[in-house]
Amino acid sequence: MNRRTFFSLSALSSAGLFLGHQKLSAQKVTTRFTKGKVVATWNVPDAVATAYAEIALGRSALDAIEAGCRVEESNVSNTTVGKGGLPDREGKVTLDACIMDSTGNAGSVLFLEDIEHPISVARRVMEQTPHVILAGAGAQQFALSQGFEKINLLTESSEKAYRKWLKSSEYKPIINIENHDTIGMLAIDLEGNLSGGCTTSGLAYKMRGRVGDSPIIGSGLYIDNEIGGATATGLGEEILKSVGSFLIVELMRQGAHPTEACEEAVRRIAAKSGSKVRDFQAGFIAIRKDGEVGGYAIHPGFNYTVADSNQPVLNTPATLL
Ligand code: SD4
Repeated sequence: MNRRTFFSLSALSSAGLFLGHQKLSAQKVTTRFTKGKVVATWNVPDAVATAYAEIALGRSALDAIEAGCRVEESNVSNTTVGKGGLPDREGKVTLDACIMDSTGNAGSVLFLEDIEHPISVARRVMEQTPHVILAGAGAQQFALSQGFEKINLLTESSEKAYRKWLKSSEYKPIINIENHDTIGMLAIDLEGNLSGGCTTSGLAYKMRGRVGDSPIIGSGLYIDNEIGGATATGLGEEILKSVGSFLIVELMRQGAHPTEACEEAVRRIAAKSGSKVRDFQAGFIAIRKDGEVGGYAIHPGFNYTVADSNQPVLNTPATLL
């Protein structure tokens, strides 16, 4: 199917979304990929290699996602995730994360403070509570009750960057440069099952209490074990409004290649944001049930890491601008 045919079909089938489940389920991707694969936003070879190693050992995609995301949460040189993440405008590091498994279960934490591994807390929310989302003080209380320890997430260098920022106190996220390395990770295990996770400290110098797309199921991450998964990075405010990850999975359900589906999600964001699109980044990656992966972003500078062996490979996707 060429691109033009796909998009005109896509318009038709978007209308079909409202016509009932039958039409859509007729186009499920049925081929299972059982060699195992991991894909993650940005240049994160250690995180992806760690996740792939779990899969190679026969562990579940869910275990792989948790292990892979934890690597970046502990990486203090990544200023967008976990420990070392840049703080909000009051100097506090606040973390968001979510996780989704092959059965469609999900867990999420928002505005979590002083806990190094929000992805693991999100998994506990999914597995140990009747809820999907815990936020703020309640999320922290739950984490402590589960044996997580309180630590100071603000490193010397992120505190120094914050003090420098305070001099101007100007809030202006810069495309790709300031504060982009949020980890969105998708994995298929040797059984052919999919899981995903997304973890971030959000945008540097955000307002206190601000939450972006990353921990919101459907926006920052979505998994449908029959179809595939998608995850996002970039300006959360714009990604939230288009529920991009869910959209991508639905487009793949209708026959779109992962790259085409990511492109359409980016185009929808761009169409809504007018000339503002020049000033912010949004990028998506997707994996299909048969192991096919793709990505697309508004601006150059976005990349993603893929592994289906113990040698992760960096990919640079096409962009809108
Ligand atoms: C957010 N989407 O909180 C995140 C930021 C991000 O790489 O992706 N940074 O809006």
